[in-house]
Amino acid sequence: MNFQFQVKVVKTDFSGWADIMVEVWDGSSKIATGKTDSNGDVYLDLPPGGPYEFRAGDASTTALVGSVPSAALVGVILMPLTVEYPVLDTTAPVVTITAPANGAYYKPTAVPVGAFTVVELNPYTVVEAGWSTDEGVQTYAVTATDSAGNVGSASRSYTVDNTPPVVTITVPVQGAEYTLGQTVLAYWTATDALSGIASAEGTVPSESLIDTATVGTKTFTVTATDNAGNTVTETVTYEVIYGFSGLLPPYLNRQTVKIGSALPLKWQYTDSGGNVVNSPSANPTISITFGGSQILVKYPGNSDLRYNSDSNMWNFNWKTTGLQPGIYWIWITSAQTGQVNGPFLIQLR
Ligand SMILES: [Ca+2]
Ligand SMILES: [Ca+2]
Repeated sequence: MNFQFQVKVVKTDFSGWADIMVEVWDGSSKIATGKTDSNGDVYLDLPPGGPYEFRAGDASTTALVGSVPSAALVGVILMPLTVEYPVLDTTAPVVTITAPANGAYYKPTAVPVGAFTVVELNPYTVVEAGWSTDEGVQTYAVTATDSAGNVGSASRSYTVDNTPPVVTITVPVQGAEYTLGQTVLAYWTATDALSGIASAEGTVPSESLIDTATVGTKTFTVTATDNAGNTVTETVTYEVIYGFSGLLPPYLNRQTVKIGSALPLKWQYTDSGGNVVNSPSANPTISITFGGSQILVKYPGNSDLRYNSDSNMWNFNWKTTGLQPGIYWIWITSAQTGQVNGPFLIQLR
């Protein structure tokens, strides 16, 4: 009468149960073969006899895992076996890179350390390559090789950018003088070769009107940031000055004046359209040269130099008493804007 033999396979590796065969040997004869069920059990009907040896393994190779003497073979026998043998592994490790981010832009100091996960049941080794903080496109690759030689890999490319954008301000021109109220359109560009422009902001957008509404020194700034976070700010300054349409009558260019007479020098400041504007803040000084030497300087506040707020006119009454005959050059300088208007020529005789 046969007896039932249950082999309980306790696996110590990652193999699938269905692949484990249990063989029963009586000396040099294999008398039974069974395969594990989904619980890892093998049930065998064996004839009386023995002692038996139990071998376990996959279909191609088995190893001795236990034996029972003849005396034990009575009734239902439960025999736990520990099965340990190499199993064919055809599954490659699954590598997932978690940093750096694919397609990201980084400053060199911001490149995250390479990070990854590997899903693999077998022991495995890992090789990392390509991680770099050098400028340019970098490709970080991770390769995992399991103990059966299966290779899994992943890679990510990112861009290292340590170069700020290039901002070019074409208008306003550095140091340029524009006339009060003049229509001037800004023109500027911001470019970035490595990671591209993330934001660019000017005092006004390119092709928009710059500020010429008041006289004085103006600052025009453009700040640009690239996609890696590099920032640059470029600044130009320009001057907004008064329009000036010359000395007004009774002055005539190169007119001849008799020494000893007084000559009124009158002028108004204007905008770019020639419209007279308020200019009490212009703070002009008047200087007159003769033969290259300065002979006269009059500052605002001097009683000879007055501003009429009704006509918006400046007036200097030049007294020529005691001067030598010849050609005199007249210059008018605004302390407010720095602009110098002149020379206006007078001949004394
Ligand atoms: Ca594997
Ligand atoms: Ca850049």
